[in-house]
Amino acid sequence: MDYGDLTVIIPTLNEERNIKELIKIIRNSYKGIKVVVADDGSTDNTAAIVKKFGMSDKNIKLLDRGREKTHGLTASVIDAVKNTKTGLLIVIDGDLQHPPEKIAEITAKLRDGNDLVIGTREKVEGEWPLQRRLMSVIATNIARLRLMKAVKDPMSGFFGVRSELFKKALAAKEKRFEKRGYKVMFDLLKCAPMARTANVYYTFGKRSGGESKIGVKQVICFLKSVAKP
Ligand SMILES: Nc1nc2c(ncn2[C@@H]2O[C@H](COP(=O)(O)OP(=O)(O)OP(=O)(O)O)[C@@H](O)[C@H]2O)c(=O)[nH]1
Ligand SMILES: [Mg+2]
Repeated sequence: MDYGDLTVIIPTLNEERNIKELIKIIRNSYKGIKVVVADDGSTDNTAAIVKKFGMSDKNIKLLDRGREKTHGLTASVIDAVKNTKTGLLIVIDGDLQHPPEKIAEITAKLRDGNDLVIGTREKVEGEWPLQRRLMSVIATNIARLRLMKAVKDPMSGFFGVRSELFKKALAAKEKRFEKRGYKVMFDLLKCAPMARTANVYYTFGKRSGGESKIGVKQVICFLKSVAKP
């Protein structure tokens, strides 16, 4: 099967321990696929690794956001979306916690006519501390109330979408996105309430290396996004 109609967007911040393996898996599994790594000024070798891939493979690109004024996962994904030329796109974390083998199923459901396919976490590997579990349950329920929609995993960072739908949401309502935040799919759902959605279930893996960037700042960003019209 050919994946020339699909761009995979990977937001990164210091993922030198994971990005090489992730790109290799994606490139070797999906013929013709395009990969854009939206890097926010990593201080490790992430950008250099991606650039090296790009030298021998025109389908792999680095979007270097090191000098941008606004940093953030959402800002990085938005930039990459604006530059996307394929009809479909998928956003996936760069730390191997999202299984790249699910890209096939997400793509199939987009090709079936869905607008937005949500990678829905049905299990989490390893033990999340009580605090994180609680935070996740509370945030998920706040998100559902805000969206007034029974989305199973509105906080997921793994999803596929028709590029046109995302671009239209940005053209009309970019201010509704919380640029420094993490929850870009939640922001998108806010802007596109009528989107036809489907789920693809997966197990959220353990970080295979490097450090988590999640913290209080991200919680505040999410709450700001909930409060925004
Ligand atoms: N471009 C960009 N990417 C980021 C930023 N913060 C985190 N990322 C990347 O976004 C993805 C998700 O971040 P994580 O820190 O893994 O968040 P998480 O998966 O919720 O947390 P863990 O389970 O602890 O790993 C990873 O690929 C990060 O490298 C940022 O400010 N800008
Ligand atoms: Mg992670």
